[in-house]
Amino acid sequence: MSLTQKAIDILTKNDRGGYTIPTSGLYPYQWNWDSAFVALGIATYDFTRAWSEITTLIEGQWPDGMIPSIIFRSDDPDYFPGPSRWGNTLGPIPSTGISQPPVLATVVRTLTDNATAQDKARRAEVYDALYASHKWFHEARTVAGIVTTVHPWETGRDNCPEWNIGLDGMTVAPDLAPYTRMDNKHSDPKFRPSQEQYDKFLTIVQFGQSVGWDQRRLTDEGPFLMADPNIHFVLLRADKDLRAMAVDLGKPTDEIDGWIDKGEAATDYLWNDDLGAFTARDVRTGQFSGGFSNCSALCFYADSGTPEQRAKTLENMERIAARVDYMLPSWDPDAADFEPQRYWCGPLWPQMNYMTALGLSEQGENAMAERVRADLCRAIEQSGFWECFNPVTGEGCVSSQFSWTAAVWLSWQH
Ligand code: 9YW
Repeated sequence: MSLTQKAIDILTKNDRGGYTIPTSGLYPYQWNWDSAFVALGIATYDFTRAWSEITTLIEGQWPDGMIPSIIFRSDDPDYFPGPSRWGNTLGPIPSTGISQPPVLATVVRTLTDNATAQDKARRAEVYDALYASHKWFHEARTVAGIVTTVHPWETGRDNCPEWNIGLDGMTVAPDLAPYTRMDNKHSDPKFRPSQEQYDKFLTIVQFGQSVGWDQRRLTDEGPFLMADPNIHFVLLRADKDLRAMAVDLGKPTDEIDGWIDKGEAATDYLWNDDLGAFTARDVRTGQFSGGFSNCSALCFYADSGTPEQRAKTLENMERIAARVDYMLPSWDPDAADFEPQRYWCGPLWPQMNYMTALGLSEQGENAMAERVRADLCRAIEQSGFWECFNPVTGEGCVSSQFSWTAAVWLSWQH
């Protein structure tokens, strides 16, 4: 069977009727940015079904505009932390109380870019929801002009060592309710976040519940507050895509222009001059993390950063390309805590390679774009459609039969 057919079979198997789960067992719900990438893959063979991936995700949007990271349409005892642990969240469907990198507007623009009447109608159908979700980031999560994050899970890069500076600054709640992890039952603990990290992740969830999921209070008073290059660059790109759709639909652009100006100014805030790279930063202390991650090069995807910053970013990529066989590792092989098989401490992640390669090629950096694209394809050909891959050996990590890996593969075959 061809890999393309295998990819379609994985997406079909993970279909739960209108939306797709990332993989059965470990992740049995609809995840925010997973669904956006999945839509790109399904659109290569069934546009109507791809579109429902987007509309079902929007069904979970909160009245304040936030699209949550996970939508719980059931309570699966095999997953923790599920709806009961997140408590009384504020959306129309039980969900988490945090968001995820907002790739959705970019995906919608990509899928409706043929200037047909139907494309325009589809843009009109979801525009207000997308607009509200961006406004939420620019209001509920913004501190002094910087879009922040309150939880490593919100960044989509759960246990990346970038978060250690923020996590080191917090303590586990003394009254943290007891719990049993389920992730380690579905995959080898050597791939997964540590126990101390998990306790801190749940401490933030408990704080969110204690303020009734008031997002402004979670940002201002919560135990963790960092700026993430992933959310920053993904949102900046998505704001530009939202603006293009606003023009197409004859909507006003003034507020979006303000967000874009604010975003361009904030790019500099994330520039770690010692490393010559965009890295995460603790917003309360100003401290930078100490390594190049797989969102550091998303400046190309967002078409942001100065020529010097871009040149140094490419230099870092060349350095890393000489250290691993499969670009792009999620954490710097020359930094402390690099572990090539542990989740966001080293493995290559398909959706990050997708965005990085796209940005590099859009900005004319074709050789590095091709390396980032071809290395993921090689890892898939060697090992299959895993959640992520060891960047040294190309072996698959965590879960096989993974939806966004199949989707990225399909989107690249067209
Ligand atoms: C978790 C579903 C999600 C992704 C995240 C990834 C992981 C969930 O899986 O988080 O329980 O740790 O880090 O980016 O959306 O695929």
